[in-house]
Amino acid sequence: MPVRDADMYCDGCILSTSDGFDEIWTLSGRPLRTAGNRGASGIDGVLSTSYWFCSWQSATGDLSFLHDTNGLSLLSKRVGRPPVVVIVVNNSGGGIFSLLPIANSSPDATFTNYFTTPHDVTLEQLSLAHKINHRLVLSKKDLSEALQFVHQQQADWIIEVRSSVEENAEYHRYLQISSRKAVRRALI
Ligand SMILES: Cc1ncc(C[n+]2csc(CCOP(=O)(O)OP(=O)(O)O)c2C)c(N)n1
Ligand SMILES: [Mg+2]
Repeated sequence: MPVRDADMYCDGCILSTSDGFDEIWTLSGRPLRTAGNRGASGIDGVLSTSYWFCSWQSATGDLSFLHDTNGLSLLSKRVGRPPVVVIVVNNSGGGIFSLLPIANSSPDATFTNYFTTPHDVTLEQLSLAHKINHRLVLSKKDLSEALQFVHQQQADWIIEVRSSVEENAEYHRYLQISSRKAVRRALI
């Protein structure tokens, strides 16, 4: 979902470049070089394939991250490459399915077991198992401080952003209602 949110809600316009990257021109007028990435056939390999693009930082969901846990073992093998910062938005499952119509038409337990597929993997322990630094953040302010900190470190970092499937679905509903209202106001 992080890449879809950037695509849909970032506060600027997106221009494609010839080398496969996108430039997001933010309202402040600063271009951000970005790339959206998928694995071999979906969420598989997202982490490993992101290293190719990543000269600064990447963002991914927790299930996509966990699906490619072996990708963590590749990090230390990247001799002579710049350090990688991976932001994992951890809502303990696949939050994207809560935005689909199926979320309203299947029993809660069925939806949770077969779509959200929650997990209780501790990302901190997983990172430490691969000797990768880990930092948990709980707010936007924490995230901003954490990014400033890790980019001074010259080391690989996993930044885990704690999130929730329900709060995320609620916030998307709010964004959609607000967008509809703004469009209606603009058209009248
Ligand atoms: C190999 C593969 N298996 C299953 C899927 C179906 N799928 C699409 S999104 C998704 C969940 C993604 O969850 P997460 O990475 O945590 O992101 P979130 O939706 O929570 O932001 C799954 C299982 C897929 N795309 N590819
Ligand atoms: Mg998730």
